Formats: sequence, structure tokens, C-alpha cells
Amino acid sequence: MTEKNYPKYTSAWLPYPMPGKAASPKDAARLELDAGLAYYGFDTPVILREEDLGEGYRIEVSEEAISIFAKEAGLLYGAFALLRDIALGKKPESCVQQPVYALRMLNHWDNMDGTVERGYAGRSLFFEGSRFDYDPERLRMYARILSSAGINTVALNNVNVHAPAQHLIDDLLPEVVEVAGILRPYGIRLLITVDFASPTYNGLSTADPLDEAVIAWWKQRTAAIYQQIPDLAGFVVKADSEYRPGPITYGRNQAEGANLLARALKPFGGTLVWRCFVYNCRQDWRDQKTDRPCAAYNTFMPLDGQFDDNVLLQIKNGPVDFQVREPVSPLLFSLKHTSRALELQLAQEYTGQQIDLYYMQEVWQEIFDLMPRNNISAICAVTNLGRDENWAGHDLAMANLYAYGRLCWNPDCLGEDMADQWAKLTYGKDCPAVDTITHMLHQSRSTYQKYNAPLGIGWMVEPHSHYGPNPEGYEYALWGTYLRADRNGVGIDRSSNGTGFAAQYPEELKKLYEDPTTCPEEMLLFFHRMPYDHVMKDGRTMIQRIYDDHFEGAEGAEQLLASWKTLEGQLPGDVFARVLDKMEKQVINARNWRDIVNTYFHRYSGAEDQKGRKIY
Ligand code: GCW
Repeated sequence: MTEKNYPKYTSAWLPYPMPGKAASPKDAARLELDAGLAYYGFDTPVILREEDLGEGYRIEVSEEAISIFAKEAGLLYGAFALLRDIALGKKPESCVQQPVYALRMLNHWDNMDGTVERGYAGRSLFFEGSRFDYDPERLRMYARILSSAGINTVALNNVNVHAPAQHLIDDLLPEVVEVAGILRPYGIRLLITVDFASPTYNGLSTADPLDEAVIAWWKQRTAAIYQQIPDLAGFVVKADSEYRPGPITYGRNQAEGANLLARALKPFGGTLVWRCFVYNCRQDWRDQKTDRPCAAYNTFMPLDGQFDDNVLLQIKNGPVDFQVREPVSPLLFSLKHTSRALELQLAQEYTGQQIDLYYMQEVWQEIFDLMPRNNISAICAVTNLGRDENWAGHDLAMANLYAYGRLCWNPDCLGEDMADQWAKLTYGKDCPAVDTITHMLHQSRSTYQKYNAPLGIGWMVEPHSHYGPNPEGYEYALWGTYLRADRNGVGIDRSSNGTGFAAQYPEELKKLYEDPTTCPEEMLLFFHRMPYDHVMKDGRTMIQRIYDDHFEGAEGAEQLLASWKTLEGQLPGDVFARVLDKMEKQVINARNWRDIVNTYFHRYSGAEDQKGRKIY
């Protein structure tokens, strides 16, 4: 199924020639080592030795040789780690490594018509025209890139299961089997995203999770799938969320729905990944009691302890929806008897759509600073990949994929500068552009946040597309996304005097967030409704801080562009030109955000900018 005129792809951070087809992870490890060691001019022999360390590996370095002890995918992880050190100019050292999380997942939101929901890197890598359509060679490249960062599980199809993707578990299964076969030698396993109502597309009158015929149907179907794909990681489900069917549709609760599928998967060692993104998406903006961030906790906490042990509740990092600033979801702290996966979003839906630069390491660092890493047992991210030549649309957005893979392997890597590593691996450790690129990546988040929705308020985006400013675009909509700005102030009181959301946190965090004087200022308007003349810690009024941030943010975008322009001639011409194009667009976007947000609040507050800058 090779696509004609398929473009040539960048090799991401594995610059040496793509080795031939591997039959097994061990085989892939050998081929990668042979190609990589030759490319980096490293001549100490590297020997692969079998030892059962699960997915982990042990490296032993002596004068004469380097040995990697592991089995299967562990050998590949060891090989990639060794090659990484060599590429970064580090002297290989003896070590033992184990991944912290067994499931290190990517969710593609790809539809079989070839579109990608919230995709900013071209069309689907896997589908086109309502069928599978991919270049097998490119899927091998994809698999080795993922595996070299540490990712081991992928779901190809969107959590919103659009036709004909509901047939991936029956009529289209043979093609899923083929993809599984391409990914397997790189240690990558598949998850299939299923539609909770599947039995009803197959002759049953209901998908009620307690119905005997439904239970039997899932058991039989799951067994048939495992016969074809014995190493399938399991199923992913988005249920009772944004108009998707789920147990509530049939008068049952989330645990009853999840356990139905978990029990079908259990005999085969499969995991049921069940998303917690459940909220009322038909809220009336006049309803001031319902508060969307409270929803997931309110739905799932009462059921803690009722989920089977192979259910993994997948929880978005924030309680709303991947906004530019959100606190960590309280569910990640509170569930005690149910396994949890943290869900991140590499696709930059609200963070610049792979036009604006937005490097995420700091975001994740803040999550892990608050949340002990054993609060979760797996990590998942919505991918930022597509058919674009450079995989992620924006060449520099690949830094997020790299850092993400490393994070899933071991969050301790957050202590390393993964932006610097990524730039060195991608462009060569001696490339003169590395320092500037690393600096730009580190500047990118604060720049973007400054010109975006201020102080944790979120939204303010163009409805549907979610790119660019539209302060009241969602204000009177059904999605529970309100700012409630007026001439006196802005924000929602989520303390005990308000919606009570802050009380979902453990005591210490609750106290911190409840009180506007201790609440981190970046999240002030998430937790509190504040007047424009509220005095911030540095003595500025809140409105002045909003104005200043927006002017600084837009200037920051201009500086990023200026920095990039200094790199002409230091990078391949096509890379330079592609990123230049994105950065020019980012500057326009940043100016729009600056002017629209400042004007919006100026009109409500009537406050003048103390520096007399132009507000419309
Ligand atoms: O934020 C919303 C996105 C939807 C997405 C949904 C989800 C896949 O705008 O596009 O649907 O989140 O996470 O399920």
C-alpha cells in the first residue's frame, strides 16, 4: 500500500541512514548499532547479550568492548541509549536502566478519511479514503523514532470513533494485524480505540454493559482479536463524553461500562484504557452552579474501588482541557484504588497548533513537582504527528515528542535539558545553531503564555479551530467554558465560597488555591474572580499585569523570529525556510492576541495602560 509521490521524510533525531527491515527487536538493535556506530565513527565493538531484565537493560563498558544485556525490546532501548550518548559526545558508562512506566503510550486522533482531529502536521500517517493507506517504510521510520525515545504503545485511531473505524475490531482487523507486524520489531504494541456501542452495529439491540448478550459479544470479539494480535496492549475508550456512547447512555455507571471491556481483555493480559474526560457539554451559560472542572472528580471518585485491576483511568493533566494554564487535575491525587494514566497533549490544540513555538518540558516539570510519580502507573499523550515531511509540521515541535518519550521512560529526565539534547541529536552536537535553538525552545512557553489568555483563565480562543483570539467566542456556548468578565472583574470563584472546586484537592493544595493571596498568580483567575485593580505581588494592578504580559508576549514572539533569522546558513536550507515561515505566522498571531485581549479588558475595565502604549 505504498503511496505514490510520497515525500522524503526527515530522519528526526536519528540522522544516520535508516537500516533495513528488522525481523525482531534484537535484530533491529543490531541494525541500528551497525548503522549508528559507523555514522558516528565509534569503533569499540558493541555486543548484544541475552538477559531477562523485562524492558530494561544493562550496559557494561570495558576497554575492549561494550556489552548490552537485555532481552527483546530491552536490547533496542539499550542500543538507542548507547547511540544517544555517543551522539551527544558522552563517554559510554556502565549502567542499569528500567522504565518507570510499563505503558508509554501515544494516542493518534486519526480518522479513516485521512483527517486528524486536532492534527497540525498534515493528514493521517495511517489512513486515507476510509481505508488503511500508508508507506510501510515510513511506518518503520515512525516506529524506530518512537522506540528510540522510549515509547512502546500506540493507538492509531481517534477516540471519537468515526466510521468505518468501528470495524477495526472486525472487518478491518486483517489490516490492523499488518500494522502490528510492522511496529512489533521496534517493541511497539497497538491499542485499538473502540466504540462502546459496537455490539449495536453488529446486530444486537443494546450495548448495555450488564446485558448477557453484550457481555458474550465482547468476550467473543476480544478473543478473536487476540488470536490475530496476541500482543495487543488493549482497548481505549472515550465513553459518555462529547456525544460518544457509553454506559450512562444505557443507565449504567462508568465502572460497570469499563469492567465489561476489562473482563473481556483480562484472559489475554490486556488493559482497558478508559478516559475520564466526562463532563456536561450542554451546559447553559446562565447556570452558575455547574462548574466543568469539577466534573471528572465528581463522576469518578465515588466509583474508586469499583474498577477491575486491568482498568487504567486516563486523566488529562488539567481538570478542563489542555488549556494554556491549568492546575493539575485533582483526580490525579485523589483516586486510591484505581490505576491511573496521565494524559498529555503533544498536539498543540490550544498552545499554538505547531505554528507557534511551544516547548512542553516545563509544563510536565510542574506536574511532577506537585504529583509524586507513583500517583500514576502509565503516561499517554495525544500525538503531534502527521504526513508532513518533518513529521510534526513545525520542525522544532519534534522536541516535544523526544522529551515526551524520555519522560515516559523515567520522569527523572526532567532534570536534564532535553531541548538541548534534542537539538544536538537532530542537527549534530557541533552544529552552531544548537544553543540558539535550545534557548528559543526554553523561551517559547512563557512567550506564548504571556500573549494568550491571562492568569489561568483559559479559552478566549476562536471556537472550533481553537487558533487565535476570540475572548467571548465560547462565552455563551454549551461547553462550560466561561470567563464571566464584566466591568468589575473577571474569573470564576472556585473556592469554598464559590463552586467548591478547590476542595477537590488534598488539604495542602486546597489551602494554597483557596486563598487569592497564596494562589500561584499564573492561576489566579482559574480559582478566583478578581477585580481589575487587584494588586499583584510585585505591586502592579492585575489589569496592568495583563497589559504588560501581552505587550511582552508579542515582543517575545518577535525576538524568537529575530533569533531564528540569525541561523540562516547554519542549518539545512529547507529546515530554515520551514521554521521561518512558521515564526512569521507566530508573530502575526501574537500581535492579534496582544491587541484583542488588551482591547477586550480595556473596554471592560476602563483602565489606561500606565505606559501609554497603543490599545485599540
Ligand atoms: O478538547 C477536546 C478537543 C476534541 C477532543 C476532545 C477529547 C478527540 O477539542 O477535539 O476530541 O477534547 O479529548 O476527547
